Amino acid sequence: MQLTKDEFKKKLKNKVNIYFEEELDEASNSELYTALSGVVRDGYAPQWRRTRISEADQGQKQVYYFSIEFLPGTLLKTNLLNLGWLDTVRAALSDLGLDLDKIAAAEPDMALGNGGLGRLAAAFMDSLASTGYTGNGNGIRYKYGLFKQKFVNGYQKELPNDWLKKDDHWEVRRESKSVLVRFGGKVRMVDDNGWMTPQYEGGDVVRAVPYDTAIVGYRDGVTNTLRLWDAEIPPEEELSYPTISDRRRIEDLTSILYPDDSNYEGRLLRLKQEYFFVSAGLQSILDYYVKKLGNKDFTKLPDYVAVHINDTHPAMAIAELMRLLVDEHRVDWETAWDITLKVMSYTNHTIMSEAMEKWDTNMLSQLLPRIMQIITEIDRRYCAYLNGQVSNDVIERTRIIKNGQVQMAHLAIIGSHSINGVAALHTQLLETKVLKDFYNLYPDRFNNKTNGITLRRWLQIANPELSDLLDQTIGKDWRKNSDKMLNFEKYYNDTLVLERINQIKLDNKKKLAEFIKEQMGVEVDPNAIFDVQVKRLHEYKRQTLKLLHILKLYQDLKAGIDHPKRVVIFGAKAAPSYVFAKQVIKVINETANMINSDPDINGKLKVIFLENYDVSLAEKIIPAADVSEQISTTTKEASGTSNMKLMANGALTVATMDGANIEIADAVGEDNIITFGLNKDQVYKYYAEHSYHPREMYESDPVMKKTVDALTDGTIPNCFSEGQALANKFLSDNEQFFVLADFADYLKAQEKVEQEWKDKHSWAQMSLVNIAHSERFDVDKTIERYAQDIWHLKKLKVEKVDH
Ligand code: H2P
Repeated sequence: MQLTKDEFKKKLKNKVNIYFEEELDEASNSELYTALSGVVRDGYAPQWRRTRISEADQGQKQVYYFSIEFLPGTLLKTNLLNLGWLDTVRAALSDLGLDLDKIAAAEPDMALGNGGLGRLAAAFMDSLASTGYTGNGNGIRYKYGLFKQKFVNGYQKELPNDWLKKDDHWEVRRESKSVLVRFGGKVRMVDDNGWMTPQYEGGDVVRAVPYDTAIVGYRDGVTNTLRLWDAEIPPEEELSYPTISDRRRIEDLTSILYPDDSNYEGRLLRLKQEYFFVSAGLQSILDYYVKKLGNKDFTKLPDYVAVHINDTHPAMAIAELMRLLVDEHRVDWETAWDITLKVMSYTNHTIMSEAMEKWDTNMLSQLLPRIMQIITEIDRRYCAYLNGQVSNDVIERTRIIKNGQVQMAHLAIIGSHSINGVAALHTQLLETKVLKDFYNLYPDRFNNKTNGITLRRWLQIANPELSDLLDQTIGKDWRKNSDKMLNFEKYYNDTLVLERINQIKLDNKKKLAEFIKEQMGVEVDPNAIFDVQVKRLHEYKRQTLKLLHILKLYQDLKAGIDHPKRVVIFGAKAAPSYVFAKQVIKVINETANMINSDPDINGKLKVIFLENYDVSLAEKIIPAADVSEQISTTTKEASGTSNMKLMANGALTVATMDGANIEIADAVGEDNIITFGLNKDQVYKYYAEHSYHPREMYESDPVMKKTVDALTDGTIPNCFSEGQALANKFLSDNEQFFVLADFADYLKAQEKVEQEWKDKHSWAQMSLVNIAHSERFDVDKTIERYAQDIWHLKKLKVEKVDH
């Protein structure tokens, strides 16, 4: 039964009356949001329950996606869309003189992640439910999500993101499913009836309490669970923590996402967080297996459970599952190891060494003494097994414990049956360079799974006008079956459709222009090229290259050389301890001030750095982009996903041949993307031969020299030391990201953008091709591949329930 407008109005009115003792016309948007989310919760509650019952009845294999980050953004519209209620609710609210968008804006953004990795985890949740698989998320309920970014005098300031202040309307506290997690103290192995059993002494025992959020599948009746763990003092231990600061020591465990790990305290907290959610998650999985499914034979565990390790952060799951099986359930080591290997799989998301975690053995021994013993035993057996089969060098390079550190990537690889990269080039680099030794040892474990995006969110929710155009041209099936989007190419020569594409883009740009005016007080012309770079701030992503292009345009305009009007839009957060990235922000902000207020420029160029980039902001920017900047140093961006979102919204990509850009180029063809820059062999040659000498390039290229000099010659006010830091870096032989090597070619690529922009008809044709081919990056396709190749899942049969 579908919801009618009248039924919905009745339900909403009822909720407003009950919750707030008010009538609809008295309620604020925030109150309306609370009431509306109540209606939605009632809507999916029966199918959430039904899914859980079906899972237990059918004993279907389930995947548990372990991730230290989940970045779902807001959920109201997604839930409405997936329930099939979005249009009805929008129309009913409008009958009542209310605006869904304004009400939805009251929802805090659930920003429990840094960037692509956390967003991908959230996309996978939506997709698992939407493709009919039973998949659950397992993570941390950070009290404060990723920091809220503010700019003060052009500098990034980090404020706590208090997203739970007004309560999260979607989560359900499941106290009955709490488990205990132990830290510190000492462990002694004692013989208990012939089984060596740990005896613990001292340390802290923390209560892990799960908060479950429903993940509603797209119109298929499946509703899965995202389980996030909170740390509390166990009620029976309250006397051991008498002071506020004692309590805080425990509760702070789940306070913030990615504490500053530039110091020992930060690293220790991070390590604690990792073990905390891994242990809690695995305990609850085994409890379910034993109690709910009534299983005692753990050799069958891999038929029911797949655990996915998202980057190295949850890699301790391998040692923890061994601990639970061997110590708690008395499974012998070899059998437990066989089970663990079959259950675990691992995704690597980056080749940047900073993200391949390593933990000091001392730290691990103190915090998790039993886990350290188990890791030591895994390492010992690994070395013993390979001894004589491969050279000692290979063993030394690949073992888990080296130089007083535990290599988490090695643990993840040795203990998983599947290891995947996130785009074809990235996987190839893992196999041939970064993890080459492991690839030689376990070629069958390696596979590629190119990332994907939630087209439901990035088209249906963020760009309803474009979605309507697709409906009107190719029919509505694309909403469920993205293959159909390819039919959009049939309209390549249809002038009316091409004009509609341009008009929709212009409408989206007008909306963004209003938002920019509201937020920053800066006017931008919606007819200008909207040139967008949105992603974490990192040297390898090269916001710096964009900055140099901006400076070059500025100098041209000052010298009377004309360019089409352009608005460059950035969204990016820098990690709090990443000094250089913060200097880049300062220089961009000062450059923006200078250009935006220069009467000579007269609005021909505007630079907009929007504060606090998150999923909600992305939903505003991406549909309004003409140009998508994907300009990482080739080999460094594992995949990228903003490239896919921008393409789906019809932006033209300017790209290095890196990560998934290569696959985008392959999908749209060379006429519908602009590529530039070093190729991977040139990049590796520089590294191998130490032959990168950017100062020579700078001395011999007057345009480059003049542009780089703008950073240091006082052109840009208020950022002398930061400008100097950037210039010094660019000119150093040790600059790893080859900004100047790609500079000239990048300028050419941007000239091409200007050329293309002149012809609105062919620009719309390129847009159309990009939109049509974004089907290739539909996350549902990615999830089908994970489900088939790695997790071996079957689709759940759930009866649809009436709402
Ligand atoms: C990372 C990689 C991206 C990749 C994403 C998801 C770590 O995200 O760098 O290339 O697309 O994981 O696999 P990000 O840089 O956005 O934090």
